[in-house]
Amino acid sequence: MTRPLLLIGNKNYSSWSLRPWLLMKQAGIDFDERVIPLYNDASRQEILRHSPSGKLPCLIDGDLKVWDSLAICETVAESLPQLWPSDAVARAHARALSAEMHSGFTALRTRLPMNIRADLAGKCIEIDAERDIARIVEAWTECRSRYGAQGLFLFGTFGVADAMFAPVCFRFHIYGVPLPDAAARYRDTMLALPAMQQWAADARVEPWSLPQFEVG
Ligand SMILES: N[C@@H](CCC(=O)N[C@@H](CS)C(=O)NCC(=O)O)C(=O)O
Repeated sequence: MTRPLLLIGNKNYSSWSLRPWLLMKQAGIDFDERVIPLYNDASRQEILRHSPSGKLPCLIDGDLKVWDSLAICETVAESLPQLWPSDAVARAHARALSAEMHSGFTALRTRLPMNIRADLAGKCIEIDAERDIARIVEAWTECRSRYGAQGLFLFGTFGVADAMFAPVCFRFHIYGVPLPDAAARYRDTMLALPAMQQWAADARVEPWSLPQFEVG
């Protein structure tokens, strides 16, 4: 039996890749990973050999192939349903929030790209990104107030919604975004996960540097 293979982009920059990687680590899945360095001469052809969209991450498991972060998380959760809340109302909430993260927050993505090696605390944050940050703080605060009694994560125990927001936790740290207490505690809980620390340690020793993500 071959193990599932998760193809990912550079750990320093690839926020989309972090999401399913973290979910699979947290779920205790035994998988192989392979980094395909993004945005160099060979990478597009190499990614297209596996992922029809030309994007990473991409999960390959026997005949199964999934080339989108949220779709990978959904696929993983099919055999591990505890990665979504068991209560139907909470589950709908977690799905809506995960989808909002997947399709929204364009200003945050553009203005505050993930760059784990950087320390950009004090950088001026543009108003459109501030709006995204305010919405995330509101969403996290609501989750912590509704589900905080059930555990430390957005819906109690770690799940897909947490994996979807993991890159935001790195971004808030890198850019020194001030947060109210409940949101700061949640960010710190996420950053302290051994898998998050492993991802960051791997990112720091990667040899590639991509100027387009090096905002100053
Ligand atoms: N919606 C996709 C987005 C994936 C994505 O944009 N991946 C970037 C890396 S973070 C990529 O593969 N870029 C390579 C390219 O555009 O050539 C997902 O959720 O997986």
